[in-house]
Order: sequence, then structure tokens, then C-alpha cells
Amino acid sequence: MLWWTWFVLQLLCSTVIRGLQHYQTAWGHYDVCKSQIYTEEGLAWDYMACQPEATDMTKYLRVTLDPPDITCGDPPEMYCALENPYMCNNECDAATEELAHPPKLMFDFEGRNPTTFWQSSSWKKYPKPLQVNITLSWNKSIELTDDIVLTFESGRPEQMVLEKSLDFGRTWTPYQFYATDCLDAFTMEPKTASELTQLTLLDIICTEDYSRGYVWKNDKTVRFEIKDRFALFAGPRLHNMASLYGQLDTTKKLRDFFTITDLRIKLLKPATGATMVDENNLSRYFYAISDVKVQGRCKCNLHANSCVFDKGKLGCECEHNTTGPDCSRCKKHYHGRAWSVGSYLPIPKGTANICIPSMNGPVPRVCDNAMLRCQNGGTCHHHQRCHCAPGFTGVLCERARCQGPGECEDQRSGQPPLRRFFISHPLILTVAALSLPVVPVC
Ligand SMILES: [Ca+2]
Repeated sequence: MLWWTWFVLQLLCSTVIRGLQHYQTAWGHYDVCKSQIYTEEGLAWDYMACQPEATDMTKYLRVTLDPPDITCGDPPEMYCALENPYMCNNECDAATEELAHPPKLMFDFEGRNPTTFWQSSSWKKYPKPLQVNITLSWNKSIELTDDIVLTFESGRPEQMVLEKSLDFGRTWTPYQFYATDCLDAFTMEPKTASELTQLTLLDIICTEDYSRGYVWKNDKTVRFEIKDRFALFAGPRLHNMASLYGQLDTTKKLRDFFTITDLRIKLLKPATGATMVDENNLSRYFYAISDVKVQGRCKCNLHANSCVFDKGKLGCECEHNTTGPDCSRCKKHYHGRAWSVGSYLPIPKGTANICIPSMNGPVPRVCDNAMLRCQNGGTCHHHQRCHCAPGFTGVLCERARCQGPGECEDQRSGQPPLRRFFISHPLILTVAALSLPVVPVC
């Protein structure tokens, strides 16, 4: 009988834990930076790690082309189809709106028919290479959350490189190489993103998957596979984001891999279709891109849940007493401890790692009875210091005063339990409700 009870309890316990794990997978939105809670000392703030929602980042970029006059239409030019050199009805004229193909048409609303696209001038100077750099700048660190997708209106390039910068375009590193023949173009063995493992995730590969324009002329996209890389930690359908967040938390290299300030698309060789370039009809060879997708979010170091675009610049709306475009430092008078990035762990709220008031600032606003309350029965004195109740210490009286080994535990056990009632976060209410029956069983 005892054995049977033990078995049932174990079963119940593991079911509940599995249930909680299932719920946890749906958590981790990190969309709330703080919520008001009711403690025995009154209303106070509970702080959580938070980040802005992922969105279409192409709305906020600046595009530059190199060479700057590479866009077609000045002077007007007629283009022929790659597949049919006698079909030459593609006219580009920069002075006529309907016939112009400026760079902004890579980022306009999709779904128009016919599609709108940027187009380069043709390969008139063959055999001199036709090369174009397209640089996308955000002037702000952003974190990629989905695949980068380029859709070509022309054939996909035979050779190209996608590069990234983390320092506003001062230095560049490759993200991925693309070629019809990786060995020939870049002396690299061809690979695909699906061959990557947790150990090789940060490897820079050359892929032939997106360059076979002639054979696969209906496939017009070139990708940089962010989700395949996420899936190496979070599982094929990204159901275990907790695992990914755990990795991002502990591995700065991994976090930096998905963070950019700029992207550069280096178009090195246009689609030529056949093996030999037809020198008598070079207007068949050019680049044209109809759409660029970049999904991501502002990097705010888990200290902001919104990011605003003001006067042409993105900036985090920092919480947790932090400041700066990325919330990467403590604001004035809040240097009571070193700034620290927020943490995704523990799921689901993470750890806010807020900046706390300075001990010796010129105007040390330690407590204000609203956002910054003295804890554990302490009282705020002229906004400048907390008078702590006996047995407590710290800027906000947040710590038990310990004089010798074991004394803290005695003091804490002597205090009534600190009960917290979460009142402004329905998710946490759910968590609390789910957690309650678990404790006595497990
Ligand atoms: Ca377009």
C-alpha cells in the first residue's frame, strides 16, 4: 500500500512538472519590465528581465550603395531577359517614376503585382567584375530573431557574401558565403546550415543552396538561416526556448553572433545562366532585388520592453534605472553596484539586475516611498537613506544583518514570512495558481 501511494505521488509529481515545463515553453516573452506587488510593507515594484517585441527592422534602416551610381536608369537602359537574349523589354529610366528602380523599392510593401525592385546597371564593363555593396545601417545594436531573406528579381548571384558589423560599420565579418561553386569562388567546401551542430554553430560557411539560378529559376530567395541555428538549442519547432535563452545567457559569443548594427550584401558576380558570358549581349547580366526581410529587436540588454524611433534614430526606453541607447549603463545617482546585463534565467521572469542608488552621489535619492521603498520595515528619511528595522541592513534594508555563522537564518526565521501578492501580471497569477498544489506533493 505504501509502495502504491509512493508510486502515485511520483506519477502525479512528474505529470505536474511536465505540465509546468510545457507552460514554461510558452513563457519567456519578457514583455514586462516591472509590476507592482503588494508586500507586508505596502506597494512595491517587482522587477523582471524584459525586451522589446521582435518586429520588421527594415522600417528603420538607412541604405547605401557602393558604387553610389550603380543603380540603373541614368542614362536610361534597356535590359534583356537572362533566359532569352531576344526578349529585351525591361526598360530602366531613373527620370520616370514608373520605370525607375531606386534602392527603396527593396523595402517597400510587398504583395504588389508586378513587384517593385531595385536594379543595378548592366555588366557593360565585362570582363571587369560587376560588384555592388549594399549596406543596411541601423545606427543601433539589434538582435536578429528570424531568417534574413533576400528576394531577387533577377537571377540569384553566382557569388555573393553577407557580412555583418557590430561597431557601426568600422569593422566587418562575414556571416555567410554564397556561390554556385564554393571551392572555385572562395576555396571553401560547400556546406548547408542544416549540417551545423551546437559545436559548429558559429562557423562561417559557404553554401551553394541559393545560387543555382539557372536550374532553379523559380526560386528567387537567398537566406541567412537564423532559425535553423536557434533550433540547434531550442529544438526543431523552437519549442524549448528556455534552453536557447539559457545558452544566450551564458555565452556572450552566441549573443553577439545574432547581434548587428549593420549588414552588408556584397554582390560579386551576377547570374550568367549559361557557362559562358555572352559578350555580345551584356544587358542580360545585372542584379535586381525586390525584397529584403530583416526581423529583429532593439538590443536593450534586457532592461527595456520598448524601443522608439525618434528623429531617425532607434533607442531603448530604459527601465531598471539604466540609460543609454542600449541601456548599457546605470543612470546618474544609481551606481550603488556595477551595471549588469539582465538575465533570461530563471524562466519565466528572468533576473532584472537593476541599478541601485549610489551611496555617495551628489543627490543620493535612495528612497522615495513610491518606486524605491525601504524594505523589511525600514523607513525613508529625507529621500536620502533608509532607517532599517533591527536585524536588517543594505541600501534599501534588503539584507538580514548577520553577525556570525547561522545568525542570519535565525533572524530570518524569527521574521514573519514575506508574503507577496502579484497584482498586475496575470501570467504570474497563473504561475502562482499552478505552483500551489505542487509544493505539498513534491
Ligand atoms: Ca519591393
